[in-house]
Amino acid sequence: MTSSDTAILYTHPDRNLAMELVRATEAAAIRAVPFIGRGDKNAADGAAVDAMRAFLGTVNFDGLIVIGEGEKDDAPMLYNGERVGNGRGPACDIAVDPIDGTSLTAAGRQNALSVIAVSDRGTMLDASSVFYMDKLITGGAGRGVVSQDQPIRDNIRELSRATGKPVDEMVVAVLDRPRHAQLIDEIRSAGAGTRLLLDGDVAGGINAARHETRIDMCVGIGGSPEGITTACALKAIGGYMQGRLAPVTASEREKALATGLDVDALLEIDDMVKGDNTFFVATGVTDGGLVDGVRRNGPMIRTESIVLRSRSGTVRRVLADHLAEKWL
Ligand code: VTB
Repeated sequence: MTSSDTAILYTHPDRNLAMELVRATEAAAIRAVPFIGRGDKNAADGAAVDAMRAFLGTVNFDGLIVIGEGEKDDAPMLYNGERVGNGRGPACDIAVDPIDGTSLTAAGRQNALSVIAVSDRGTMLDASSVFYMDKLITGGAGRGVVSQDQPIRDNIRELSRATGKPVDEMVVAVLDRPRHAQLIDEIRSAGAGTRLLLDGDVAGGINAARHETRIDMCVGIGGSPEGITTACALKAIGGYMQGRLAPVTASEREKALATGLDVDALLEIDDMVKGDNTFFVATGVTDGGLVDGVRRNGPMIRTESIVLRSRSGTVRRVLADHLAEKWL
């Protein structure tokens, strides 16, 4: 093989990468299990972070964490800028969320996931200086139809028109936060129903873009890391998304501007992650609408994951049984 062949091979994450990465989300989910419903979200997160990092170290890729557990000073592991993988494969950007829904996990509630998203090196937006993003997510039918520049009432009406689903059957997912009180009122007065999320708007966003769910749209302000991660997933399932960074304070805004981020721009999926070579993997920690959580079947531990690959436009569900004694 010539060096240019090698270059081509390694320019893009290869197709096996996602199946390797799923081991890391499986490990994180399994390690979080002893902490489900035990009230300590930091302990749950710590266990998941350790497990994910250990598995990532064995994977054939050269990963640069663009979205991680935070800045190096606060996060000893999986921090933004950390290199992960064994360095011997495709050069990638990576977003990790060892548990999306640490509070859900600690409380023993549904919808906690372990998540990794990957794209070619240099293609993932580093929005780490702004914590929140205002999001609008639909299936592909929303493209050219919905926009954050128009009121939610219009978005609901137009999406209803585009999909042929009556407004009064439409369901809009929103994080259940005081900041969304008015948005929730507007959705209901437009004639649609809400699905209020306690946490976990990655799963909420993906479910809005999938056909086989009740959710038609996911809106509102959630984490910006979760926004970018969701964008990676939507590329594989043809979903539509817009986002606008939502700095809370003037100093956060200043900091973002200083890093070159346009905080007022309406971001399309391609602004959040460029190119058509993204992977998204998620394993259920607790049961949810996207995947089931970890469960014990006698001597085995069962995990359910989804593996999304944008280049091929595939969604795979991976059920794995792991011999429990190996994990003790
Ligand atoms: C959401 C949710 C996450 O952060 O993005 C949320 O998906 C936004 O922040 O699971 P607030 O909780 O401050 O509203 C999480 O809850 C935690 O990362």
